[in-house]
Amino acid sequence: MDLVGLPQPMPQDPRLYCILDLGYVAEADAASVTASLLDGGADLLQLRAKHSDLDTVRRVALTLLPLCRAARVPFILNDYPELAAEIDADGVHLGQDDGALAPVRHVMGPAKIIGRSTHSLEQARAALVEGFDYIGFGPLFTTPTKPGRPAIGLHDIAAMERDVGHQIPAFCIGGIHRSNLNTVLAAGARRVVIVSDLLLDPKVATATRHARALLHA
Ligand code: TZP
Ligand code: MG
Repeated sequence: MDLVGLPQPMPQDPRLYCILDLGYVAEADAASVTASLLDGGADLLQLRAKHSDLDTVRRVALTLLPLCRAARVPFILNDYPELAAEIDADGVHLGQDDGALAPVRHVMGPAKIIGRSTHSLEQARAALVEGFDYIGFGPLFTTPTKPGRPAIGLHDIAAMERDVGHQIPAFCIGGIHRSNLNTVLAAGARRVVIVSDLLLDPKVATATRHARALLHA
């Protein structure tokens, strides 16, 4: 049976969430870099395009979606729930300022993956109670990928994993590199988002494979 093209649910034990961020990757390279992230073992793939117009976001999303489907990896769109529903993306990612879950669930339908950025233990607990399917938790460190957002450090990771991460996937994010990944894991993290460390590496697939190996060690 040919499963290519089928919507993808949240994987069983996702460890590495990768983001194709158009702040780092030119539109012309979006497909090849995404293919490298998938080849390297990304468990989820998000398109993040904070400075692009909607037509560009749609065009790039429609290019990446079939690559993710072929790799059986959920394709998540940052922002734009209506567009995510229109193109049958597997999910959408919402920040703290992107409103409540319920109306987005209504737009997307019950089977889709909806995630929330959280910046504190309190926000992480609230996202679980509200019914989000996963959270991002950070930024652990300051990062040029999200300028102006203060670091939350490592001290609440263990409590967040205990209270939230045992019930929905919780991805630590923000300034995580292969070089500090073991420190983040030692603080209690099990799942991470890594953006610039992978996208800025000249060998994206190799870098992604390395990050994945560290997460599974
Ligand atoms: N949300 C919190 S930190 C962050 C986002 C989108 C950026 C993470 O990127 P990087 O390059 O891995 O620090
Ligand atoms: Mg947003």
